Amino acid sequence: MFVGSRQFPARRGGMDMYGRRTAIWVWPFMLLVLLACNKKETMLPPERTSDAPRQTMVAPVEESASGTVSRRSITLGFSQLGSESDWRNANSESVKEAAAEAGIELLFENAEQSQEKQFEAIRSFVAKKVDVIAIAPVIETGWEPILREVKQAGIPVIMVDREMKISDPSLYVTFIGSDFYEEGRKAGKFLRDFMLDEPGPIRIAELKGTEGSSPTIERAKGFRDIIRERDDFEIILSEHANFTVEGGRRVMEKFLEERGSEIRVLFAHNDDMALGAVEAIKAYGLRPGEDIIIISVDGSRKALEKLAAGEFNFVVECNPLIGPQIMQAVQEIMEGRSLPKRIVSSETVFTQATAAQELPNRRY
Ligand code: GYE
Repeated sequence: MFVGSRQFPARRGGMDMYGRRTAIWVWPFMLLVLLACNKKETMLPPERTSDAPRQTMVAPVEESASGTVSRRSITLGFSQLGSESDWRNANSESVKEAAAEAGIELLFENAEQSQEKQFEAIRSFVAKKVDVIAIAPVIETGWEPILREVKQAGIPVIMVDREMKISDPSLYVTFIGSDFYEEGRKAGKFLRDFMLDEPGPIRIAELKGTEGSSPTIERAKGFRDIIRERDDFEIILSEHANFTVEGGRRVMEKFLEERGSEIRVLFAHNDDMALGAVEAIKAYGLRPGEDIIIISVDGSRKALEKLAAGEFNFVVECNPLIGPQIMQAVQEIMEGRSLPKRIVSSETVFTQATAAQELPNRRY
C-alpha cells in the first residue's frame, strides 16, 4: 500500500532533505505550467473564461472567423400536415409570424395529408441539423420509428396541434394543442340541453374529419360520451369527409339522398365540412339551423358569420393561433428548461347570441 508518508515525503512541506530536493526540481516546472495556463486562458473567448458567469443560452453561441462571439438564431423545422381548412391555414400563418417575431429561423414543410411526406420532411430537418423539430401529425399512429431516429440525432421534438399515439414519452418533449375529447363533450352538452324539450327519436348525422387523426377520434368519443345519456339520441349516419368544404358537401349530399327526411342534427368535426354541408342542405331544399340543427368545431370567421345569421346553431372553439406558444417552448428548450408534458389551449364556445359580438375580433 502506498498511502504512508514515506511514499510521499514532499507533502510534509519540503522541510526534510527529501522534500527540499524535490522542491528544487519542482519550482521551475510549476512556473512553466503556470505560464502555459495563463496563455491558454487568454486565448479563450470571454464567455468561457473560468470566472465569467455561465451564460443563459437563449440561442446557441457561435464563434466567427474573426474571433468575435455572436448568437446564431435557433433553427426550427416544422412539419405541417396540410392545408385542408381555414383552421390549418391560420395555424400555418401563426407559426410563420411567431417564428419571425421571435427571430427563430423556420424551415416549414407542408405534407399535404401524407404521413410519408412528413417522414421525408423530418429526415431533411435531421440532415440539416436543426435545433428543434415540431410536428403536427396527420394521423395518430406510426410515429415511433421516425421519432427514434430524431432522438438518436439528439434533436428535441414538440408535438403540435394533433397528438401521436406513442408508448415512449421520452420521444417528445411536450404537446401543444387542444383537448379534442373535451370539444366533443361540449358539442354533446349543447345538443343535450338544446333538445331538452324535444321528444325523440333525435336522429344525428356526423361528418368526421381525417380517418385516424386525433381530433376525429377524440371529438367522436367525447360527443358520444355525452349523448348516450339519452337513449333516444341516435347517430344514424357517420362518415369521414377529411375536414374539407368539398368533402362536407359531397358526403352531406349522399346523407340527404339516403335519409334526408330523418336527419334532425348534423355534428361536423370542423367548420369547413359544416360549411360544405350547409350548401348541400340548401340545395336539397331544407333550412340549415332550423330543419337541421348544425354543430361544428373550430370557430372560423365564416362559421361565426353563419352562426350569427342563424344557419349554424353552435360552434365549439378550437384555437389555431398557437405559434407564439410553440416559439416560447422552443426557446425554453434551448435554455435547458423543462416543460410540462401537455400545454393545452383554453377555449370557449359560440352560440347564435355570442357570435356577432365575437366577429370583429376574429382573425381567421
Ligand atoms: O379542427 C380542422 C383541421 O387538427 C385541430 O384539423 C385540427 C383540425 C381542425 O383541419 O379544421
